[in-house]
Amino acid sequence: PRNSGTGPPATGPPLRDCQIPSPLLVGPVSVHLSSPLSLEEIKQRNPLVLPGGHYRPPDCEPRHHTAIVVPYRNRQIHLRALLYHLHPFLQRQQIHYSIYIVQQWGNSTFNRAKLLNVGVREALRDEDWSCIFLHDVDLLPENDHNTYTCHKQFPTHLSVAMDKFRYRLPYTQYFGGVSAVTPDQYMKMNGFPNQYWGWGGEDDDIAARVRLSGMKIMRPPVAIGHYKMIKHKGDRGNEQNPRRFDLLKRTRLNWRSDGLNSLTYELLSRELEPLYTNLTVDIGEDP
Ligand code: BGN
Repeated sequence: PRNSGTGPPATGPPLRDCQIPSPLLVGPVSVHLSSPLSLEEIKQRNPLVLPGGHYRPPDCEPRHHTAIVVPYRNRQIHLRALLYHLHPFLQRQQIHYSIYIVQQWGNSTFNRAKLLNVGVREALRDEDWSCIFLHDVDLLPENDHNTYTCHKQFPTHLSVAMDKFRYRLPYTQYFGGVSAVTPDQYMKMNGFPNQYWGWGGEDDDIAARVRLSGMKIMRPPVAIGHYKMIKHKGDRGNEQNPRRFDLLKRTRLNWRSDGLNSLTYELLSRELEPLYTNLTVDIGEDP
């Protein structure tokens, strides 16, 4: 059957291309954060999602192929809220997609950007994704006109209006939360830094890489780039990184040598869960 594989369909007449914009879009949606459903209940509400969190629109040929990469450790409640909202959101956009949860193994300090590098590399082993989303687990999009697709030329920053920042950018170069790159853009900027252990600065480093590699940041209008952040206290294992200021001063010297081309890790498992692909990875620890 057409929607069970990841490659080209073997039989059946060709489908017409999905319409742009998708006729299924509803615009602003209200996002409820409290007590998300169980994973089984979410699966039941999303019967067309295949193992690994994979989906392809059943009755039109998708124009977009997007991998959603989510760095993760120990945030079950957030993960359930994200899956609950994101699956229907992406299906309304008629995108071919998969969701990858990249879980840092062990108790050493969290490293968001390195987990993103791992996610990009592992996602591209599965499929020729045309677009890769870098998605925080605690951010829920509030308007499905904010399409999870890439700009051909330049990286995109999607979470331009978060409730936490009173629905506007905290500062012009902000690139945190939810952003997107094509594989080509990712290579061009040598991926993301591997050296930011703990909270802060890695997103600013990524934004600097965009500029240093001759690109710029694209953004949706503030009116549709609305996100709700699930409130939480500071994470144990993700304390503010005191070295972030020094690291950021050296991005210009380091970006060509630290990144995709210096990435090392050990993939401990890769499981096709009903709603996501679970990558558990040993990325080492803060030296
Ligand atoms: C910035 C952080 C970002 C974070 C935003 C929003 C730094 C680097 C020192 C200048 N940057 O200040 O990582 O996403 O706040 O919370 O700490």
